[in-house]
Amino acid sequence: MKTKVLNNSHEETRRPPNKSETLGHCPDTPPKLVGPLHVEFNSKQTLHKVREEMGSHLLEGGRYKPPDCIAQQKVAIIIAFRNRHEHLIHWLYYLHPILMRQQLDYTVYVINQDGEGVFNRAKLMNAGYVEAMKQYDYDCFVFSDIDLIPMDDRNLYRCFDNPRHLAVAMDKFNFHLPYNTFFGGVSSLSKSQYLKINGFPNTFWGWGGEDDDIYNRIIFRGMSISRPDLVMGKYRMIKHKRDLHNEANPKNPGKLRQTLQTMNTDGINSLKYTVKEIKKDILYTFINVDIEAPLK
Ligand code: UD2
Ligand code: MN
Repeated sequence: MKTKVLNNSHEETRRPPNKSETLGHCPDTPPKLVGPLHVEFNSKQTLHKVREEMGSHLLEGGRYKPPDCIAQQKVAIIIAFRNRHEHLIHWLYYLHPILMRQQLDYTVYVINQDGEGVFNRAKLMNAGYVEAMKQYDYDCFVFSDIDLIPMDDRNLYRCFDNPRHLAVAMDKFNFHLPYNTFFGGVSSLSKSQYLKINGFPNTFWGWGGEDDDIYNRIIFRGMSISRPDLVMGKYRMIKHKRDLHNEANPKNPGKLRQTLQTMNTDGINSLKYTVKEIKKDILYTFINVDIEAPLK
């Protein structure tokens, strides 16, 4: 800080300091966390009610900045989506308050797959990464299913020294990891971790395998997986059936033997899609993308 010679004839020397000069950095451990949370999906929420309840804390596009400190990380939350509106309402209802208590500078991106083609979760996540980076200088990306709600707000939606797997203890797997190398559900990668693995694969059409390919990429680039413990890492998944146009793809498991080769040419460096629409709701940014999906 420089010392200024006081001169009453210059108004600007007496202006109050602006916000960014006075705000300190947010602490490592957010002070308002409450720990275990009650999560259930019986209540009849509507998007309208959720907007009324939390809209006033948010900026257009589902964006938030802590009012009283400078967030440690700028986080884009990326959700691969199609035709799960009821799940989206639950997700927004539960996650916004948690993410606010975690004092993140964050935006929620719902990346909608346009059309009726075969679903592709990982390719949608890649498109979400690129679109988010066009809007703000994010340093961390949290990739989430729409149907997963954390049951403990100490499970921080930010990035760590290694790529992080957050959804370690889901109710549907009896609150345990289904297998050691599991990387599905919710994960976070810093910008540099994501770029180091060339992003996610674009070629896993339909259900299954893309999360294991991402796991392989991380290990092949010499990183390891960071995880919360089984208490903080509890999740509820909203019960659902397999969606139309997202059948298990029998070709996907075999592709996992090729990750070491394919990861160099299949990823963020080969991504092709077109944006059809961007809509900013107060609760989220909705981006409709055509990812050139095959019909079968
Ligand atoms: C598991 C993994 C998931 C992914 C998937 C295999 C869990 C909880 N999650 O999810 O991360 O690896 O297997 O591909 O184990 N979606 C839509 N509309 C659709 C289809 C999918 O929005 O029509 C999105 C949505 O965000 C959903 C996600 O894709 O949560 C994963 O699909 P899922 O929930 O049908 O698959 P699931 O629960 O077996
Ligand atoms: Mn699911």
